[in-house]
Amino acid sequence: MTSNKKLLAWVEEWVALCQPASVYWVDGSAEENQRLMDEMVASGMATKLNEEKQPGSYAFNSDPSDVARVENRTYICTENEGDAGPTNNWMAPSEMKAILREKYRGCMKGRTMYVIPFSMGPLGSNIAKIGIEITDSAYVVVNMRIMTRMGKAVLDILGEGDFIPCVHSVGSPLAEGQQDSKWPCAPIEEKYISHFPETAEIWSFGSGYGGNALLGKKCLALRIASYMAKQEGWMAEHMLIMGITNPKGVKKYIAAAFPSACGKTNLAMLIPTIPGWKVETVGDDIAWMKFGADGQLYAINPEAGFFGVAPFTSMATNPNAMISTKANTVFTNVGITPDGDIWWEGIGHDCPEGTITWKNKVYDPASGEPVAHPNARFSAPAMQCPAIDADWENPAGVPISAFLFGGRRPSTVPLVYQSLNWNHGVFMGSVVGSEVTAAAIGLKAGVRRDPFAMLPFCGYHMGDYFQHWINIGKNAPDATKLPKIFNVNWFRKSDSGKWLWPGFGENMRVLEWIFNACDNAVETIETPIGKVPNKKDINLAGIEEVAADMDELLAVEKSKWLDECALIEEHYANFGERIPAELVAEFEALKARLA
Ligand code: GTP
Ligand code: SPV
Ligand code: MN
Repeated sequence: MTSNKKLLAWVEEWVALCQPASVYWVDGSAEENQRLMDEMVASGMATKLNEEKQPGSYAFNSDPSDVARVENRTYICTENEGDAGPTNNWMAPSEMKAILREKYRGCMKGRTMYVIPFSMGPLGSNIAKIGIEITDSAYVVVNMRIMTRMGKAVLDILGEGDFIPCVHSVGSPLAEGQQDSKWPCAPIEEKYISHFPETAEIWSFGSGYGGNALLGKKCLALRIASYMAKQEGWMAEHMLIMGITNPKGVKKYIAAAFPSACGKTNLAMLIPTIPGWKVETVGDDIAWMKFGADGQLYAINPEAGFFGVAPFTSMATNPNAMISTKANTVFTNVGITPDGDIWWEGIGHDCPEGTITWKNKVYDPASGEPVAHPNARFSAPAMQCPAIDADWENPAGVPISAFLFGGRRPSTVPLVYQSLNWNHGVFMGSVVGSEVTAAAIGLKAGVRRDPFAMLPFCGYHMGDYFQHWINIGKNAPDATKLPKIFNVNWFRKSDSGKWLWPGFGENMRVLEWIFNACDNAVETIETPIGKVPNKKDINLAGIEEVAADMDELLAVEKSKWLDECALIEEHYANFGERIPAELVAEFEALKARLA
């Protein structure tokens, strides 16, 4: 399939080490996909869903130990420990490679090694990056087919060119005649999700789930790409990209960084509840951005699919996601009803009797155990989204007018506020906090700092990453064209623990204010933390009952923000000397405004 010497030699080297029973070059065809699905159904790993309800769709249940990203087993391996920074696990590249070579030795015995050529970004685009993933998981192959552009066409474009080598094994070799488990993986302490940003390599071992195994996504498009972006002066961010058109037909694109399971997919696919507005989806998780010749920042979505949180996705909360998953979709860790349909908590109707849970048990309401795992996911082709933007595959990207930051904050943080300027906006991004979610294993409950929603995804020192954001503003070809920066919080709660803001489609009311604020077409009220709306400018037509909560939703309480400053102090202390002077100045200015 290829005559690329580096590629052939690299595959040969890994075949010798991993000792698979066979090697298979993935071509990306529909026939191949069907064959792999059929094989996985036959082996018991996959369930074919009801062809009428979910055509071409399959469900998988993972091992109970392998249900999400594993941050404590994720490593950034730079020559100098200091360059990985305080927010990453570190090991020297040579040490990590020595450990992993022993783990990889014979790790694919009894299995097929699949070679997956893939492109992050539209095929042949000069922004796109080509990776080759070798894996012993057919589940990874069928998911990579949805989430990336993959197969023979990528090899044709690669030619004799360079690629990012990505090694993956579930770390569970099969002895002669041994019966395979339904979801092979290695125990948690043997998992390693390792990155070598300085040589642009990824070595992942022991997990078959999501970001641990689909190496184009978090490993390449965020951790490796963020390092490249720093070197080359562009941006790789954990951001959705959406187009918003107002009733006059004016369109703007915005990008938003929220931590994992904090609402990117939902916002990207929002259906406006106020008349005349339109939202279109470019991406729901990752944005790569560069300045164009016109001085504007342009974004592409490097992915080709959505790997979205299933629970609480419904026709009421996110119809476009539900429709996107109506065919050709892979579901992981959801419930399967007796008639071969899917079910999860919050899907919008009661769980049918006899539904099989993600743990392969018959659903028992008395057990108190959920049907779907809280981090159950769907993998759906982006082009199936009814609101996919006409320019979602434009290699030149879409022009970005605003950045949004946000997280799950039950108190303190208002519904929306705007930064005073670029550096202040960077400060806002650097102190993003959120209650933790089920998207990663083993995190302590409560609010944690997740700067720019990149805490688990930054491939280098977080202080240097902050500086990169400052420099983007400083070196912008035209400062007047920089995106405006906002913070949003859909998750503020009342004292009795109820959401104060209805969220989902109603978030359009906040986007309307942001859209107008981008044109300086709306009044803003300066507070110590930034500019908040005049509450009369948030359109509540049709949800008048929310009016009673607006003061609380927009409140900036001094005592809460003084507490917040103490937490920011602790957070910033982690970065020592590498915190940019500009951010220290912003923090001092905030404290002065609060005093
Ligand atoms: P990753 O794929 O992990 O990066 O997550 P994401 O940021 O795309 O999160 P997603 O949109 O999948 O949302 C995660 C959870 O938050 C889902 O259960 C949603 O139902 C819930 N959620 C999303 N938007 C809102 C909102 O506006 N209000 C409330 N209350 N919940 C929301
Ligand atoms: C996230 O955790 O932010 C995800 C899911 O988007 S995963 O691909 O598993 O990282
Ligand atoms: Mn994500």
